[in-house]
Amino acid sequence: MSNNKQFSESEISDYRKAFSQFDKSGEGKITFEEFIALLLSIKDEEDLRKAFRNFDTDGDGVISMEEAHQAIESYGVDIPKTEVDAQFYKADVDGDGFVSYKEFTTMLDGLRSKVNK
Ligand SMILES: [Ca+2]
Ligand SMILES: [Ca+2]
Repeated sequence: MSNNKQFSESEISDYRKAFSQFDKSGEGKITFEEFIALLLSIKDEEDLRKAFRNFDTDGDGVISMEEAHQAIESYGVDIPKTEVDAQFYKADVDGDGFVSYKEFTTMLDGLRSKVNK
């Protein structure tokens, strides 16, 4: 149980609750900006790893393009698929077609510095 990569039901519902707070329009959709703001609000390293593993549904340690689309969809993020592709390519710094945890945190750091400007 300790190595279980999947989120428990209660963890998922916690995340859903957190996301619904960002759903200002109340349509069950959040904008990409709201989604990023939520990710940036995660300060704890362990929570960040959990968020990453939530994207990495097959548990191979990296996020594929398909997993990124699935995660965005399951959170109800209102963003065009082409925009997800663009963000993914931006995040995939070494261009191997996958976003590693390091690339994930690098992307968030980049976004954080933009937001704080
Ligand atoms: Ca994966
Ligand atoms: Ca990569």
